[in-house]
Amino acid sequence: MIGRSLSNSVINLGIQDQYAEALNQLGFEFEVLAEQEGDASLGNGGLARFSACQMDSLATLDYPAWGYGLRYEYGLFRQIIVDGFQHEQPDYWLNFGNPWEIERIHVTYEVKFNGTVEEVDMNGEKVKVWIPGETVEAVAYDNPIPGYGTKNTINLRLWAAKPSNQFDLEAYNTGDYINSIVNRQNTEAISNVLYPDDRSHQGKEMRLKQQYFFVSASLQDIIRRFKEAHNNFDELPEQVALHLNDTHPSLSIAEIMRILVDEEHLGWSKAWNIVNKIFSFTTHTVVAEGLEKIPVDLLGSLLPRHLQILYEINSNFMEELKKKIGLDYNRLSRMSIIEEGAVKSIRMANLSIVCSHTVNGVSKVHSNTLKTKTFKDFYELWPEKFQYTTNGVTQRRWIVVSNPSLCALLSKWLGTEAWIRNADLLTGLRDHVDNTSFRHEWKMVKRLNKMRLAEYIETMSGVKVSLDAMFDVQVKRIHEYKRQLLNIFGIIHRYDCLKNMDKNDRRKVVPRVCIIGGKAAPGYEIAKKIIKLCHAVAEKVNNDADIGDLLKLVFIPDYNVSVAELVIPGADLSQHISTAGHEASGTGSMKFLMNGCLLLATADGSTVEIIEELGSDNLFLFGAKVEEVAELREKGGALKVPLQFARVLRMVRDGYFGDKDYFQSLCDTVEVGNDFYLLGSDFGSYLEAQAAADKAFVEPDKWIKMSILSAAASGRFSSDRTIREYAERTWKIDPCQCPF
Ligand code: 8GP
Repeated sequence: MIGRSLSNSVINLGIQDQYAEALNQLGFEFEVLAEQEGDASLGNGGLARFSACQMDSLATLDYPAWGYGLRYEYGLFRQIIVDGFQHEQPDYWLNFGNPWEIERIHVTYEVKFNGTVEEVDMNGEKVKVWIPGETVEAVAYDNPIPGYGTKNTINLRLWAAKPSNQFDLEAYNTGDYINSIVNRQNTEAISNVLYPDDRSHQGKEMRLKQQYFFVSASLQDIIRRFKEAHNNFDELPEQVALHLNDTHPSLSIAEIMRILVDEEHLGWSKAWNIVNKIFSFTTHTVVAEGLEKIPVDLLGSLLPRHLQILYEINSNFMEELKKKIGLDYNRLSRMSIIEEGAVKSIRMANLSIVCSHTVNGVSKVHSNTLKTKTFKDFYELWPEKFQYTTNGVTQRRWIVVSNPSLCALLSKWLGTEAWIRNADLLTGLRDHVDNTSFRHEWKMVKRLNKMRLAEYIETMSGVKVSLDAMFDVQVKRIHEYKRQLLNIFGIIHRYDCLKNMDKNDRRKVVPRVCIIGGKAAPGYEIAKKIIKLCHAVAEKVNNDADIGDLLKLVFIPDYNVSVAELVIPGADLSQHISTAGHEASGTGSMKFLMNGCLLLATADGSTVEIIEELGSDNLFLFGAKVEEVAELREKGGALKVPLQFARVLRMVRDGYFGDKDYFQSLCDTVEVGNDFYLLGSDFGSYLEAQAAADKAFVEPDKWIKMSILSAAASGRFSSDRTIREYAERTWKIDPCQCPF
């Protein structure tokens, strides 16, 4: 999820001024031109954007890395809002071409599907031969990712599917010419469209085809390059480290075994020893139900040889496991790569753990959950495999590109631009926090960014907002666990209080602009209802003359990287309020932190580490802790929820915001006894945290200090740190400086 590339590229190449000057001579303004670029949205949410940050850091830190992916013709859908409802429109982002990509017409590979497997005798040795039923061609499109302050540029190689040159002669000869051409064209569909659900793609044939297409082309490419310089596969682990970013590429384990055993004839155990040394795995999901499973029938018909290989890997693993743990059949069946049951499936996470030398979590809390719950059995077997590497974001994109005024201010007061490559230097801001002119300049920068955001809000929604109000933002994918509904209920409560106050009391209230943005997966009914409720509440609140500037609610449509670049620098407060134990890490909070925005958060994911850096006095923390959540859920119906929560729920149920019937099922999800994400039991402390934020905001000096300290604490959350940790601990690679 790269977003735009122009500004980032000229900044990383260090040619920003010359480029702007050259454009000027041609009669264009850089800023105006940069706005014309569309976003590359080739992923869904946190994981996809994190990958883009990782690429920027890999390039900047001179690591010799490649990224692989699919060149979807339709990226993540565009969200438009009609009468408060989300509608999805196709994102045909390649309409005017993509100026950054280089089509490599000579870098193509055949990717095979379906067919049968035969056993043949080759010089006395039994060899499996896969006779595919369909062949598709993968064509490489290279997208250069320049590092900052280095000549190093790395490559993001994206694959597009094209019909293969292999003709089905039979079909042509029998005269079914037109149908043969149509079938050939259908193969291009593989790289057509990104699946827009960021959690579940279970059992979708096209999704599996996409995964294998991506994996097969990438591995052929990697092995070809390896073979150009080496002729002994024993050297593969020395030369190649393959990182599985979640389970989506984990078919590569079976594919590389197939290549080494069937095509390179290394023999199973030799191939297995090699494969075990090259894979590492990071999981980005928390709950076991979120883990990918592929039905055996589907996999067997699409990739018959791979299914055999997966069975063999599993059978060897089960034998080895029995030797270690005995005949504990429950545990054996939990750890098996094959899940028995109504739909027999391959557990992709189990496969990735068994075959990787390292299993990573993305924050300390996440890692603990993996060790004690999700992958407990595996942790007890291989404790040494489990690590965590806290996520990070790149300060190049999230400060230098998106917040030029803050960038200039930081360099001025830190006396150097070195923080752009070494974010640890941001701690130096602490030395100036008591300096009034620094604080004044800081305030001015925030005001400027709020102005920019206010203009955008007015253009997008027609709502005029006051710059003196606190800009309170929650932008991320819409999910029940991320609890946008808690935020909306908080806003309803605030509105209700305002309505019941007399004029004098109203004068003391801190004005708020509540900003919510994010996409719901097209089939996720409850998430779509949350969006609709947000609009219904906004309609009521924003048009209430009684309330005026004291409270505004705005939904920003089509949240993407470019919108984030505008919204984040302009936020005073941002919300990261997932039910504890559900957000693996969260990277949005890190971007807000870097931009001097205060956090209102639960102790979930990376927030716990943010607190370690920032101190709990400098953010607004609330809600149940991870270790309390299970107990609260057990109490279920016996839980006491605050009266305010019940009142807000009643208002929605009674149709105070219209569409009474439509919102009933949404309300059911948070009713006592049914409230899995614990909105009711966290509501009281949420309101307290909001009240604490209001209190701090009326003391501008205190607020600005907290804002400065937030940015000063953000250095640890640079993806440069993340990548360095991966390089040193997981991949064991050194930087490799560009010699030119
Ligand atoms: C996200 C996590 O939800 C988020 O907490 C984390 O910061 C981010 O990954 C990067 O690590 N996970 C996903 O986007 C995700 O699980 N996507 C599903 C398709 C696996």
